Amino acid sequence: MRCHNQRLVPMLVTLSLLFLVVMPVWAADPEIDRLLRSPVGKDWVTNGGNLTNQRYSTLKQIDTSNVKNLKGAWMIRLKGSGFGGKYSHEVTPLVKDGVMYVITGNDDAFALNAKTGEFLWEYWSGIDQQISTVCCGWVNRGVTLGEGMVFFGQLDANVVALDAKTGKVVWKTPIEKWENGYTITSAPIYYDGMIYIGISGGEFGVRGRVTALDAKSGQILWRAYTLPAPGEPGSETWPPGTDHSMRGGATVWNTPALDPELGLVYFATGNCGPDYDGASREGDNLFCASIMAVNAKTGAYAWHFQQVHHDIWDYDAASPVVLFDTVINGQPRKGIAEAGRTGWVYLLDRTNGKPLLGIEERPVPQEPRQKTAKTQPFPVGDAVVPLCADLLPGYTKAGCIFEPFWETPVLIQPSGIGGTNWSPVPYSPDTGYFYVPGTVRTSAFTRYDNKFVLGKRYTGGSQAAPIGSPQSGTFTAIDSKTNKIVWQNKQPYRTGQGGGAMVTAGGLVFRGASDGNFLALDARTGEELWRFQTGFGADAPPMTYEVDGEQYLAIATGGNQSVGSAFGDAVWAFSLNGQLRPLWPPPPPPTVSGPTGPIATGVDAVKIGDRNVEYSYFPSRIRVKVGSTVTFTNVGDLNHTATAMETREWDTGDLAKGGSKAITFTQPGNYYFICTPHPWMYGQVIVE
Ligand SMILES: [Cu+2]
Repeated sequence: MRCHNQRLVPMLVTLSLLFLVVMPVWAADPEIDRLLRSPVGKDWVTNGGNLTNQRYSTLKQIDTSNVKNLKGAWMIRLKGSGFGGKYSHEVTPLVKDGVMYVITGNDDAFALNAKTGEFLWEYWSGIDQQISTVCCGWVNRGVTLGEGMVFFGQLDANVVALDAKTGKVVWKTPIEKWENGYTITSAPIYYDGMIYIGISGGEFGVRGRVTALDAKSGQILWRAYTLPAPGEPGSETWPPGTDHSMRGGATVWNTPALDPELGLVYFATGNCGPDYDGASREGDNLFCASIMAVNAKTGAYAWHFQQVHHDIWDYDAASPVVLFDTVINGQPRKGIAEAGRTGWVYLLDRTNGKPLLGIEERPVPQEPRQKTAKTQPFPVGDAVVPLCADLLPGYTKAGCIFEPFWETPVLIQPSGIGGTNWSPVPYSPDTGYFYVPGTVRTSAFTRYDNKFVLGKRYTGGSQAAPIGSPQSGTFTAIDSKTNKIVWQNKQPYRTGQGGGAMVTAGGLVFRGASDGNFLALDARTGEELWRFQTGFGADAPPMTYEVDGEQYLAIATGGNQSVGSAFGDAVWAFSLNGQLRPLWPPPPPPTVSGPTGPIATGVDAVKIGDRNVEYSYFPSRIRVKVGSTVTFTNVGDLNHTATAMETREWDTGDLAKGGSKAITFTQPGNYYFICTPHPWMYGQVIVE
């Protein structure tokens, strides 16, 4: 039992006329547990605000009438940690008793005075800079608090507990090995003496899970696997006699939610492995792209709902689940919501996983070689992004959501990073609205053969955005009663990659934007009431807190490598008494896919990851004579390739740091290339 000199909470049960003490229940941290179960006020002690992940604060000193007076209270730089092209800055800062806790994409953690930004302690992770199994940018989405400790996961698949007062390591538990394809990017939750944390790595043929650890000791208590072992419920949705249960993906990219009354932990799962190749995995492939509930004490399966059957589009459920209570047809209902990469919000009853408003199974187009599912779930209501792609020059086919593909590229929307990606989705009990960020982007999907090798990418295809195709975003209020759009703001940049929003009792939605602006919107109408230029890509979710009677807002601004926003290492705090003015705007992220920058003539050497911009070619566009040999050299930290876009007719193969490969171009032409593991990296060779 977890009992550590905390107060005793006796549980009384009535039996006839007698009151009997049945069992003493000790809480390891009754104060944190109470905050986690309550509406968020002065302190914000876990990633999603409290156990619901609603990101709703009851603070209302800042409201629709005075938000225009907000200014910077302080801004600090995190000493260069997580600054650079390979990182994304997506942490939600936490605050308890006037101390702020933040972490960077290098898993370095800091405690700050929440009133002044002054450093209180620093933890430098020292993680291996050669970790080669990071899918989508070096990122840590946050920490959680409990029992006087700060808990988080690292990219090297360790879970770490620090002393909240000193930053000293209390324990460190490896829950997997990064060499086997496993990393941790999401924030854990703490409740009642336990830590719950997901694991990433869906592009590396891994076995998804949520791991529960004892907060005091770091000992692993249970693992809830998202891929059923042979014979377990759900295993019938995979071909028999294979080892898909060990490498089929379904990783957990997001922070779980927990309902103490129902005793259930909730989370959502990512794509199947291999991502784009369904040929070898006939069946629905449970529990990929699903919302799941497990027993909080044991990890035992409770229910699931699959958003996408037999996923071949990388339609992860990557955004955190949100718990909310509602009334439908006069009946109080316990709801759970998740905004998918499909562009829909899935609304379920969290007691049993059944749709709250209706989700219809409809027939979809078929591709027998991909073993496509006959039907897919279509929620009632509106999607937040377009669900069909336009045909573009150079392509023969464009389709809508669930359009299948084989080896010839097919244009599809939403793309696999479209809809809502990792960004959290806030919910306001005042309006009953979800505030949903969305990415509008087309991908050209192709499939190819891919052998499983431990610790190597295992995607069986690709989904690069066509050269010259537009990318943009949406920010939408969805009514939880109807799942329909109340208002929608179009965005010039992709939205929903990793940033996010929060909502307050002051009637305000706050959100960061990739062009560096931090915005306040009217929660009922979406009208913009305030904006402030932070100087760096504002791609992290904001939060709010109170110290000495004053309400503050905070947001980490340091860009997002996959959106291409300006990187940095800053944390900003704002208040009505703030004195700091905006910074100059940084370069905005691209709005069109493809290589950018000038064409270098007569250059026959391309460096990958140069100038601290990990996910880039330099120069990205070159012009050479027929018969020229171009040498590609990787000077970045991670493995990269230069691969002929879509055709793969030439390819450097995997280049480790320092690796080089020469390619000779014997025919005139315009050769676009991408990095296979990072298909948002573009380059161009013009051969004349
Ligand atoms: Cu790359």
